Amino acid sequence: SQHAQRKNEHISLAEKLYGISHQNHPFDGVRIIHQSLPELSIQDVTLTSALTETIQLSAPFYIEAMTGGSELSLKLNQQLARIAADCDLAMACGSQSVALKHPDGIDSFRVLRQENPNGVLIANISAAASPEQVKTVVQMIDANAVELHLNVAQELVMPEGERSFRWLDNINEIVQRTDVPVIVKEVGFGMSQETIQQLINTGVKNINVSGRGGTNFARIENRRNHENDFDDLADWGQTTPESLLESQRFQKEAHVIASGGIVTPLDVIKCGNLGAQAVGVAGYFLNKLIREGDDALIQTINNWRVEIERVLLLCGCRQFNELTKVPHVLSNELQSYFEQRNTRND
Ligand code: FMN
Repeated sequence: SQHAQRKNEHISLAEKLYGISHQNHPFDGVRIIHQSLPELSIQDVTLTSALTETIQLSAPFYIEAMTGGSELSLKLNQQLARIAADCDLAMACGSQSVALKHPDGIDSFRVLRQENPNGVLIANISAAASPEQVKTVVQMIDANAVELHLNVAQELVMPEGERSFRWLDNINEIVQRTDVPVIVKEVGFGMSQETIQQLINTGVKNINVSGRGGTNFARIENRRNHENDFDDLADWGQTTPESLLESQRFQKEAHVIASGGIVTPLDVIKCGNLGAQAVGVAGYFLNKLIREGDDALIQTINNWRVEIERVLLLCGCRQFNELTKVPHVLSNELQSYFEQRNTRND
């Protein structure tokens, strides 16, 4: 189908454009202050984190939403699901709307549960989906939680994309009628404090700010079709550190999750330092898998676990959610952003 074709193009373009899509790494603007006396040993440190109030993870990072719906994504999802099971990582799937329209796409999602019967799986669908559709996609993979994606910027760059976006009432309805935790997420353009406030007012408890700095759907969609040139939107949106600063006033009211441009274990640590409870990784893991294979991705994930545990120790933290107490210094640019946006909790 045309839909499956688009999904395949997303995968190949995400792979092709990866790493050249951003000039500087937004996390360089956050420096954690080193302390020489953590007064802890490694046995004191645990990697556990909380994806939502009720879902515990054995690591603070997980595989973020990417694929499903095509032959290629069936194969990728199978590989990713095996890796998630092997490494005990949570995993979100790509948008399941394709499987609602074309039932032959269902297998590419069901494979996630087949390969990983006991893991944490997160369903994914547009915030425009009906509560019934949300129920269907949760059941499709026996999901532990569901992500509703906000992808206005992406839709507008697509010639065949949506042009009407009145989602808040629908999100409220979904939150009330869904019996697994609902996470509302961006797709790489970040979130502002105004958006986060709107979501909280709507009853949303879990927010994934998914910022700019990694996979860039303005660029990906641009490459798919040349009749409209939106290349100047490549820098649109807030980076992940900016989005986390935007979220700081709300971190007691909502469970904040980060994603977007995470490429090192230290990035995961910095997300925790800025208040994220868990961290999703999409493009970097996808590229590792496509370019270097399953074993390389498994090795990477295992290395990340080891490094994150040791850096938690280095930071004097027994667990991920203690990272917010660790002092940091922001780059002039990020500090200026912070002040201009007046995101202080006062
Ligand atoms: N996010 C969604 O919520 N639903 C999707 O269907 C979806 N498809 C994606 C497909 C690909 C190939 C990639 C690379 C990302 C996709 N995303 C989707 C966005 C990611 O979940 C994530 O928000 C974004 O890529 C930023 O993270 P990254 O920089 O680690 O890639």
